[in-house]
Amino acid sequence: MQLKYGAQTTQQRDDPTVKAFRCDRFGQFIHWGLYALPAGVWRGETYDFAAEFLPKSANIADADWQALAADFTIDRFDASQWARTAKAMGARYVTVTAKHHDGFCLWPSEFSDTTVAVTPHGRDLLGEIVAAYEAEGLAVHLYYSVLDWHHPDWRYRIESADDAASFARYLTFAQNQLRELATRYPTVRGFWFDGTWDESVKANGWWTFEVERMLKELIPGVLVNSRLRADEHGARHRDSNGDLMGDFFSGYERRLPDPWDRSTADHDWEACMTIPQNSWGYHASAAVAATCKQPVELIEQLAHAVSLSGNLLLNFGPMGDGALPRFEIEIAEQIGAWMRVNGEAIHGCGMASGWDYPGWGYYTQNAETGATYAIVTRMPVSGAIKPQAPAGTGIRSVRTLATGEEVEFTRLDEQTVSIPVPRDAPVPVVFVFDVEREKADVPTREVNPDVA
Ligand code: JFZ
Repeated sequence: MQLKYGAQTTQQRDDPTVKAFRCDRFGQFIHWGLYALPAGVWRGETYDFAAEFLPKSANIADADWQALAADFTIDRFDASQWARTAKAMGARYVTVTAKHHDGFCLWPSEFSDTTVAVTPHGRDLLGEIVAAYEAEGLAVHLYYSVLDWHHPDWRYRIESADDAASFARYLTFAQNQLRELATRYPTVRGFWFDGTWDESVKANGWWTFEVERMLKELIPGVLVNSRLRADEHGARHRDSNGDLMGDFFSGYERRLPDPWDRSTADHDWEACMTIPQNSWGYHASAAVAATCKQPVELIEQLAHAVSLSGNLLLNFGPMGDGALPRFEIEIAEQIGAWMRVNGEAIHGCGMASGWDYPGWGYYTQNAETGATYAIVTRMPVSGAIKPQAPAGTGIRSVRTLATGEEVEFTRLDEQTVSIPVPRDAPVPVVFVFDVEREKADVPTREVNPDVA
């Protein structure tokens, strides 16, 4: 069907900006704002739900919440230390909350009364963050919540002419802020929209279309996530024809696609992940801390995403004083130690075509060099993995990235080998295969519709 506000292009982008984003594969998400100060605790009560939702969980009046700005003294804030931590972890870009649902802005927006300008220091924290990450060579994306608990004109749904007038003013306000962001920070590579699920936004798909158009006019090539978008029928992420809106699919949140779902490689996508079960802002509760994932589990998720040609955006929630919590620094260091050895199986890699999901881990492949990697996250009880190369090809040699040395293996048939997995290597162990095409003609396999 003909759509006025559907996907702006049905072609997958292949320009230098999107290619760089695709090669980066690993990004750092930063949720930082007033919610980092109470960190899930209000008037002596701990609310274990996500720290950034505290105004709702504890039913806090907006004026009480915005008064936190006076305590946002950021005594230990050092943007360049955040950036160095992200870089050493192996992240290649950062997505930072310019404005979250509470409306507080990390930049001195001329359109809002709740921004860094009303804190004791008055500094443009967003500008400092953008500069610090770019100085380390990381690209920057800005997170912007359309949902706004502070702005008087925000509406969840439109039930009257008054609502319609208010919400029209709200959309003008948000568009002004977005123009302001794109003008103040023209070096950013992307915008990451959130808070777009309410009826009011879905009823104004034209606005999401216009915002995408405007940002791309202000910053040629800028990336916009699918979560911004709705079409004129209220379809989100994908338009009513099924075409992806925006440049990459951003609907995987705290979950990943099935590891055998090869349809994911049809478009660019990025999953976002919390370290605890569910809090994006820093949370002081021990119960929340107890749910934190181990570095190896986060590495596994990264491998999983890359094996399906996706990116992983791993969230960090700095504390109210601006310091990264100790546990996040440690996790970043441990992921970084693995990435320094094995990062070549992540950066620049994507789905390994012709290699079926093996169960014991993930295959990734560098399309440019053709190198194929096996990232072993679940050691088989036999102590060996049995990789099967695509039909018509065979594994010629195997090395581990950890030592660079060739590994002895047994050939089971033309396509299949058995490789013992060293038990003392840092996990997950990564093998790199030298694959030889043995026959020119690859027989096409009969497709089982239950599997394909
Ligand atoms: C949203 C925010 O509410 C949250 O605070 C955080 O910023 C996160 C990145 O985004 O939360 C969501 C958004 C989408 C879904 C679930 C939670 N979803 O699509 O299932």
